[in-house]
Amino acid sequence: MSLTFYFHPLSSFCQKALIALYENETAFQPHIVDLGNDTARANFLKLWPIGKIPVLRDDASGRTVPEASIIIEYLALHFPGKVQLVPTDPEKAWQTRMCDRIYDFYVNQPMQKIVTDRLRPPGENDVYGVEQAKSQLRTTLDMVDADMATKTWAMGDAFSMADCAAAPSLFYANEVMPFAETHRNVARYFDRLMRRPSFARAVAEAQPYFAMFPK
Ligand SMILES: N[C@@H](CCC(=O)N[C@@H](CS)C(=O)NCC(=O)O)C(=O)O
Repeated sequence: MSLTFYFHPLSSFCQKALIALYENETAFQPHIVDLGNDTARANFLKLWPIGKIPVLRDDASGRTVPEASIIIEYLALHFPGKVQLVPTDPEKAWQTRMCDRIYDFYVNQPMQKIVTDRLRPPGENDVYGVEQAKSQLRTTLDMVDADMATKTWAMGDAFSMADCAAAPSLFYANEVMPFAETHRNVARYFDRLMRRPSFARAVAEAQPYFAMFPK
C-alpha cells in the first residue's frame, strides 16, 4: 500500500478528502496528526512545512500531496474508482471545481472563523471578523438553498468532489448557524449527505473527538 493519509478525524478539510477515499474504497494507511502535540506537529512539519492537514503521501510516486481538493484530484487521476469525483468532461469539470471552491471559501472558511474565534483567549475575540463571517455564511446558504431546490447532489445527479466539500462544511456550519428552519433545501441536501455511507463513516469516526469541538 503506497498511500499514507495524514489527517485528524475532527477536521472538516480532512473529512472532505476522507470521503473521496471511502467513496472509492481506496487503500491507505491512516496517520492521525495531533497538531496540538509539539512532537507530532514537529514531525508533521518535516513532511509539510505549511503545517495544514490533510496531506496525502504516495511512497510509490514519491509525491507529497497537500490540500483537500488537490488530494481528490490526485486520487481521481492516479487511483480512479467506481465514483468519478472529478468529471472528465471539461465543462462539468470546471463547474465541479467552482462549486468545490464555493464550499471551501464561502462555507468552510467563515465557519472556521466562527469556530476558531471561540478558542481565543478572553478579551482577544474578533467580534467584527465573526460578524463578517456570519454574513458571508448567510449569503452562501441563501445561494445554495436556491441552487439545491431541484438537485440531488451539488452537480445534479452524480456525487462529486463538490459534495465531498459540502458535507463537512455544512456539518459544522449547521453547528454554528443552524439552518434547518431557515434554509430548507440546504437542510434536505444535508440530510442526503449525512446518509451517504462515506460521510456517515467519517462522522462516526469523528464522534470520539466531538468533545473537543468548542460549543
Ligand atoms: N486549504 C487547505 C485548508 C486545510 C486546513 O485549514 N486545515 C486545518 C484543519 S481543518 C488545519 O490544518 N489547521 C491547523 C492550523 O492552521 O494550524 C485545504 O483545503 O486542505
